[in-house]
Amino acid sequence: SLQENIEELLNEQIAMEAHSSAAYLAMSAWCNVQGLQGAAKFYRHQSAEERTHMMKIFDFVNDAGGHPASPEVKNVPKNFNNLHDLLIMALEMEIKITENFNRIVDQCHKSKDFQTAKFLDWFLDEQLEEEQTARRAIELYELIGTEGTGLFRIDHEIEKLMQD
Ligand code: OFO
Repeated sequence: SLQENIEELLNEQIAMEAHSSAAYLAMSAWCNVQGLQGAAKFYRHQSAEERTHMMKIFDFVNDAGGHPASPEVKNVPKNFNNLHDLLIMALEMEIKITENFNRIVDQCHKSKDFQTAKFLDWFLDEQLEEEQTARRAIELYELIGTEGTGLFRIDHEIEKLMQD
Protein backbone atom coordinates (compact mmCIF):
# COMPACT_ATOMS: atom_id res chain seq x y z
CA SER A 1 0.00 0.00 0.00
CA LEU A 2 0.88 3.66 -0.25
CA GLN A 3 3.88 4.92 1.72
CA GLU A 4 3.08 7.64 4.19
CA ASN A 5 5.29 10.31 2.67
CA ILE A 6 3.79 9.71 -0.78
CA GLU A 7 0.27 9.77 0.61
CA GLU A 8 1.02 13.10 2.21
CA LEU A 9 2.39 14.56 -1.02
CA LEU A 10 -0.63 13.32 -2.95
CA ASN A 11 -2.96 14.87 -0.40
CA GLU A 12 -1.12 18.17 -0.79
CA GLN A 13 -1.61 17.87 -4.53
CA ILE A 14 -5.33 17.20 -4.02
CA ALA A 15 -5.46 20.47 -2.07
CA MET A 16 -3.60 22.32 -4.83
CA GLU A 17 -6.02 21.08 -7.47
CA ALA A 18 -8.94 22.15 -5.27
CA HIS A 19 -7.41 25.58 -4.87
CA SER A 20 -6.79 25.82 -8.59
CA SER A 21 -10.41 24.87 -9.28
CA ALA A 22 -11.64 27.56 -6.86
CA ALA A 23 -9.26 30.17 -8.29
CA TYR A 24 -10.43 29.50 -11.85
CA LEU A 25 -14.02 29.78 -10.74
CA ALA A 26 -13.20 33.18 -9.20
CA MET A 27 -11.52 34.21 -12.45
CA SER A 28 -14.61 33.15 -14.35
CA ALA A 29 -16.79 35.25 -12.04
CA TRP A 30 -14.57 38.32 -12.43
CA CYS A 31 -14.51 37.96 -16.22
CA ASN A 32 -18.30 37.81 -16.28
CA VAL A 33 -18.53 41.01 -14.23
CA GLN A 34 -16.26 42.68 -16.80
CA GLY A 35 -18.46 41.50 -19.68
CA LEU A 36 -15.76 39.10 -20.86
CA GLN A 37 -18.08 36.20 -21.48
CA GLY A 38 -15.66 34.17 -23.58
CA ALA A 39 -12.95 34.17 -20.94
CA ALA A 40 -15.60 33.53 -18.27
CA LYS A 41 -16.61 30.36 -20.13
CA PHE A 42 -13.00 29.33 -20.57
CA TYR A 43 -12.20 29.65 -16.86
CA ARG A 44 -15.42 27.95 -15.81
CA HIS A 45 -14.31 25.03 -17.98
CA GLN A 46 -10.81 25.12 -16.45
CA SER A 47 -12.34 25.10 -12.99
CA ALA A 48 -14.31 21.94 -13.78
CA GLU A 49 -11.20 20.33 -15.23
CA GLU A 50 -9.20 21.00 -12.08
CA ARG A 51 -11.90 19.34 -10.05
CA THR A 52 -11.59 16.21 -12.21
CA HIS A 53 -7.81 16.30 -11.60
CA MET A 54 -8.45 16.50 -7.89
CA MET A 55 -10.81 13.52 -7.99
CA LYS A 56 -8.43 11.51 -10.13
CA ILE A 57 -5.77 11.78 -7.42
CA PHE A 58 -8.35 11.30 -4.67
CA ASP A 59 -9.51 8.03 -6.27
CA PHE A 60 -5.95 6.87 -6.78
CA VAL A 61 -5.10 7.36 -3.10
CA ASN A 62 -8.21 5.36 -2.21
CA ASP A 63 -7.41 2.60 -4.68
CA ALA A 64 -3.82 2.40 -3.45
CA GLY A 65 -5.02 1.76 0.10
CA GLY A 66 -4.38 5.27 1.39
CA HIS A 67 -6.64 7.86 2.99
CA PRO A 68 -7.39 10.83 0.72
CA ALA A 69 -8.20 14.07 2.49
CA SER A 70 -11.02 16.40 1.49
CA PRO A 71 -9.13 19.70 1.35
CA GLU A 72 -9.80 23.05 2.88
CA VAL A 73 -9.54 25.81 0.27
CA LYS A 74 -8.10 29.14 1.38
CA ASN A 75 -6.84 32.31 -0.27
CA VAL A 76 -9.14 32.26 -3.26
CA PRO A 77 -8.62 35.49 -5.23
CA LYS A 78 -11.62 37.65 -5.98
CA ASN A 79 -10.47 40.80 -7.76
CA PHE A 80 -7.90 41.36 -10.49
CA ASN A 81 -6.45 44.63 -11.77
CA ASN A 82 -7.10 43.68 -15.37
CA LEU A 83 -7.31 40.70 -17.67
CA HIS A 84 -3.57 40.70 -18.30
CA ASP A 85 -2.82 40.30 -14.57
CA LEU A 86 -5.35 37.50 -14.39
CA LEU A 87 -3.72 35.68 -17.32
CA ILE A 88 -0.29 35.95 -15.69
CA MET A 89 -1.67 34.64 -12.41
CA ALA A 90 -3.21 31.66 -14.22
CA LEU A 91 0.12 30.81 -15.85
CA GLU A 92 2.00 31.13 -12.56
CA MET A 93 -0.51 28.85 -10.90
CA GLU A 94 0.00 26.16 -13.56
CA ILE A 95 3.78 26.45 -13.30
CA LYS A 96 3.58 25.91 -9.53
CA ILE A 97 1.39 22.87 -10.05
CA THR A 98 3.86 21.43 -12.57
CA GLU A 99 6.71 22.00 -10.12
CA ASN A 100 4.81 20.16 -7.44
CA PHE A 101 4.15 17.19 -9.74
CA ASN A 102 7.87 17.07 -10.52
CA ARG A 103 8.61 17.09 -6.81
CA ILE A 104 6.23 14.19 -6.17
CA VAL A 105 7.56 12.12 -9.09
CA ASP A 106 11.09 12.73 -7.82
CA GLN A 107 10.08 11.50 -4.36
CA CYS A 108 8.34 8.48 -5.91
CA HIS A 109 11.60 7.47 -7.58
CA LYS A 110 13.53 7.95 -4.34
CA SER A 111 10.98 5.85 -2.46
CA LYS A 112 10.83 3.31 -5.30
CA ASP A 113 7.10 3.85 -5.68
CA PHE A 114 6.98 3.26 -9.42
CA GLN A 115 3.23 2.69 -9.51
CA THR A 116 2.50 6.20 -8.31
CA ALA A 117 5.17 7.58 -10.62
CA LYS A 118 3.44 5.86 -13.54
CA PHE A 119 0.06 7.21 -12.44
CA LEU A 120 1.48 10.74 -12.34
CA ASP A 121 2.78 10.51 -15.91
CA TRP A 122 -0.61 11.57 -17.24
CA PHE A 123 -0.48 14.74 -15.15
CA LEU A 124 2.94 15.70 -16.47
CA ASP A 125 1.58 15.56 -20.04
CA GLU A 126 -1.52 17.48 -18.97
CA GLN A 127 0.56 20.20 -17.33
CA LEU A 128 2.60 20.69 -20.49
CA GLU A 129 -0.65 21.38 -22.34
CA GLU A 130 -2.06 23.62 -19.64
CA GLU A 131 1.05 25.76 -19.46
CA GLN A 132 1.12 26.06 -23.22
CA THR A 133 -2.52 27.20 -23.27
CA ALA A 134 -1.93 29.73 -20.48
CA ARG A 135 1.10 31.09 -22.33
CA ARG A 136 -0.87 31.31 -25.57
CA ALA A 137 -3.57 33.37 -23.85
CA ILE A 138 -0.97 35.92 -22.75
CA GLU A 139 0.54 35.94 -26.24
CA LEU A 140 -2.87 36.60 -27.81
CA TYR A 141 -3.51 39.43 -25.35
CA GLU A 142 -0.22 41.06 -26.26
CA LEU A 143 -0.54 40.47 -30.01
CA ILE A 144 -4.05 41.87 -30.27
CA GLY A 145 -3.68 44.64 -27.68
CA THR A 146 -6.48 46.48 -25.96
CA GLU A 147 -6.86 49.43 -28.37
CA GLY A 148 -10.34 49.92 -29.80
CA THR A 149 -12.24 46.66 -29.76
CA GLY A 150 -9.10 44.70 -28.82
CA LEU A 151 -10.39 43.41 -25.51
CA PHE A 152 -13.52 42.12 -27.24
CA ARG A 153 -11.37 40.16 -29.71
CA ILE A 154 -9.05 38.85 -26.98
CA ASP A 155 -12.11 37.59 -25.15
CA HIS A 156 -13.23 35.64 -28.23
CA GLU A 157 -9.78 34.20 -28.80
CA ILE A 158 -9.53 33.01 -25.19
CA GLU A 159 -12.88 31.28 -25.53
CA LYS A 160 -11.50 29.41 -28.54
CA LEU A 161 -8.62 28.02 -26.46
CA MET A 162 -11.14 25.78 -24.76
CA GLN A 163 -10.48 22.12 -25.53
CA ASP A 164 -12.93 19.18 -25.60
FE1 OFO B 1 -4.69 20.30 -12.52
O1 OFO B 1 -3.53 21.63 -12.57
FE2 OFO B 1 -3.82 22.62 -14.08
O2 OFO B 1 -4.15 21.44 -15.32
